[in-house]
Amino acid sequence: MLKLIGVARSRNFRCLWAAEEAGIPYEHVQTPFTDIKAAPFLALNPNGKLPAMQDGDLVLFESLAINLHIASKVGAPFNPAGDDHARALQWTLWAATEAEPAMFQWGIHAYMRPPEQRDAAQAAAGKAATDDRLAVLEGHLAQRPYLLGESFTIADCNLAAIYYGSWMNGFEFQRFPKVLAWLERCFTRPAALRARRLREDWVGDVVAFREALAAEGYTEVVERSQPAGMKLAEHTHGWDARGFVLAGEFRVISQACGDQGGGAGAGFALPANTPHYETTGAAGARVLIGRRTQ
Ligand SMILES: N[C@@H](CCC(=O)N[C@@H](CS)C(=O)NCC(=O)O)C(=O)O
Repeated sequence: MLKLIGVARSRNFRCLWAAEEAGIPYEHVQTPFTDIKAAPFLALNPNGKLPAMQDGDLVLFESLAINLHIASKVGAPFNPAGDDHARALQWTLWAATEAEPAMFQWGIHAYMRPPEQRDAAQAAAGKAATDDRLAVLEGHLAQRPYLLGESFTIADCNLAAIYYGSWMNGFEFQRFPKVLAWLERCFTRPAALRARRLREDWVGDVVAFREALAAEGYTEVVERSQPAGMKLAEHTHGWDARGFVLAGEFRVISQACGDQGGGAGAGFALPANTPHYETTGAAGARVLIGRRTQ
């Protein structure tokens, strides 16, 4: 059976997601970071980096190459043929050579390193470089819901996966609404939620929270990172909205009523008329927001 080697809190997440989308049997070998410079793992990936893959006699490194191999096991639409296959390779190489280096430069200086080791100028340069790429993507997605048209394919999996960490950690995608909507479509697919559950303790609740919001008429539901001090109104634009905290410290301040007390962790319900609420916890929060659309 195909083995995907590495903890889910690494680029192996991409491969777990691809395997879930393909619907193929696989084994998740949860090799931790502490083992990747030792001989047994180096025999699989001499770079000493996660992930690695083993499929019979075939051993691969490079997460996006592993994903192309996973896709090759199934047919269209996930693994398109002909010209669309060439387009999937184009977007995969664009993901690796254009999207990821720019986004990584932002990520490493925005949330990955400890605060005292971050360089604001590097983060700004990474954001500017990423915005250039997102402008290209915004134009492409203006006419189609997915990169190759009407269907989710390996191209979407490979490119969206690059943006997963930044989507989770507060990158400002709002200037690129088509990209943001596409990311949300990708990351809330059942297969993506199954893969996310392997690395996010709380993600199992997302499904139930989404259903609860929809049942109350809050049918347009989005997930957002909310840095400390940011008002929920910046996500909801004054719509009738309510939500749930998914993760993080969350303290709620109402301009009308003052300090309303705090809540932390998955399941803390944000009342209706959330525009008055803001986070004050230093780490910010991850929230699920439902907006009434009728
Ligand atoms: N281009 C490689 C990058 C692999 C990579 O950098 N993996 C990280 C984890 S996501 C790692 O193992 N870093 C440990 C190290 O560099 O020592 C891929 O996509 O597979």
